[in-house]
Amino acid sequence: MSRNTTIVLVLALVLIAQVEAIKLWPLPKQITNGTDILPFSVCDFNAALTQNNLTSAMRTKIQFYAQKIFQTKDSVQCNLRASDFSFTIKVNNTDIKFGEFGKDDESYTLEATANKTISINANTYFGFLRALETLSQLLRQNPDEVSLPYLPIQIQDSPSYGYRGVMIDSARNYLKKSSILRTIDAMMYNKMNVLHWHITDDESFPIELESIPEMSDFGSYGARYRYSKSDVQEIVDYAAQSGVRVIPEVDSPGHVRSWGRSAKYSNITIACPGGEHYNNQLDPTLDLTYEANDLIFKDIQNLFQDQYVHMGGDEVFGSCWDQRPSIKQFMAKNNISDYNQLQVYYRNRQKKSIQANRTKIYWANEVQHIPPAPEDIIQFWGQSYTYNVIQNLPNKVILSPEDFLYINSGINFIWGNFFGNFTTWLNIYQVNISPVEIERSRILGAETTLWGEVNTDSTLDVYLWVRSSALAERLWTGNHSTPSTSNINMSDLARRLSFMEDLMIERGINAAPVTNKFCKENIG
Ligand code: CP6
Repeated sequence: MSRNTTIVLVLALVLIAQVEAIKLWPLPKQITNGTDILPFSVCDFNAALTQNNLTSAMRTKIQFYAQKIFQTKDSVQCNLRASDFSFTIKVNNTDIKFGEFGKDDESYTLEATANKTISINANTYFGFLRALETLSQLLRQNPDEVSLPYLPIQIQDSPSYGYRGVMIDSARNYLKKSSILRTIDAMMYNKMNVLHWHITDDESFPIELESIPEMSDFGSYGARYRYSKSDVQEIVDYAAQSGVRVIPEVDSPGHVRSWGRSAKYSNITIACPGGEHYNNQLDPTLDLTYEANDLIFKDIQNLFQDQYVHMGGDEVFGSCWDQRPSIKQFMAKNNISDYNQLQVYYRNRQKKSIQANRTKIYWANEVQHIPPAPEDIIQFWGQSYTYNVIQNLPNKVILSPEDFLYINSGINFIWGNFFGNFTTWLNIYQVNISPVEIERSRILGAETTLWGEVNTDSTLDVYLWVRSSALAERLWTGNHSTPSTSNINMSDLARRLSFMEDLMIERGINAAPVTNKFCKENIG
């Protein structure tokens, strides 16, 4: 090879390396950038700490990212070596306070120049967090050495949907506190903002409640499998500082076998026919049922200050209530015509256990028969082709269509069967988040649901990620149409999602692979 040819080849390679498109996940709304690169050290990153007047939560998160990006806990060395970067952070309101779904301002701008300036501007703490994540991803574009690339760069960004959720289930299998905290980290990396915690179910009641200790004393899998008050507080506080709100769910009147394990409350649950399924239902005619609700939600609402509370309400069967003749007598006496009306009766009486300033969320497939109040939020969990059942309702909607967003689907072994087809990250990326049946203004967002029948601490990360990342980008960018493989840039998508996979792995999330290494190295 001649010397000239070598020079041309090297130049071409440098050019190719420089023009490679930026890898960010989820993709920001607007990016303009150049091609300059500056070396960037942990001390340059720490300029953010020395040059700004920050709250302790903001400092904690900057230090958290410093550790994740630079893989070092050593910030002391930076006292000796000042940075010549100007790193400005301006946040109008640094309070950590969640409002109504969709009303929190998570917008931010991030600018960096080749003159060694970085600036982050946000209206809220949440916008600051989103900016920090974007910056951390930029700094990771070349994993071998940390640099600040694509200068000058200007990013303007905000989410399209206010509800970008993940559901975990701690009842079928207990999930350790550390697993839940790790999930919150991963959600922050993906700019997701709602952790829906399906705490209890038929199989166990793993949360300690001072007002009604019988529930976890008898309903949990054992003393090691319970969340204490301080565990819950730690999870909720850590989540808030990570821009994630925690919505608790104590499911009823179905899925309540674990409520009836103590002698005192043994009569409030009824075993459903086909007992091998272990599903039980509350007896809605007993005062003790409502006493239990009162005590449970008194503590739940103390532990979880969020204005939203998930009431469950899925899979309620008349055949279950049929087991008890006293229920039929009660219905006759109170003019309750059928079991749908009995469920309405239960909901109306149960609502008295919920503070007036809270908004209730219900699983809603049975809405045709059990209409929720207009102010209730419904979480749709049926097949996506049955959206017509929630058409023309006033309620706001969270989408979790079973055929797309049940990420346990195809893996889940319940009742002697595997359910559904395995949902891939591409299936999830193709979910229709704006179905014609539901006006855009009613759609708050969507949620991947990880039912726990076949999920433990060992599989949690693999099942959640990278597939929830696919939903995170759709909800962030707000691309309304269902992308088909012909109108999405598959190589860019796979390349950026692989980047996100690597990033999560490096940060301690045991994410599942997008594809094989050979393919990753040969795309884009
Ligand atoms: N548990 C509870 C579940 C499911 C639901 N509720 C479920 C139903 C069907 C499939 C997967 C999960 N395991 N409490 C329905 C919302 Cl395919």
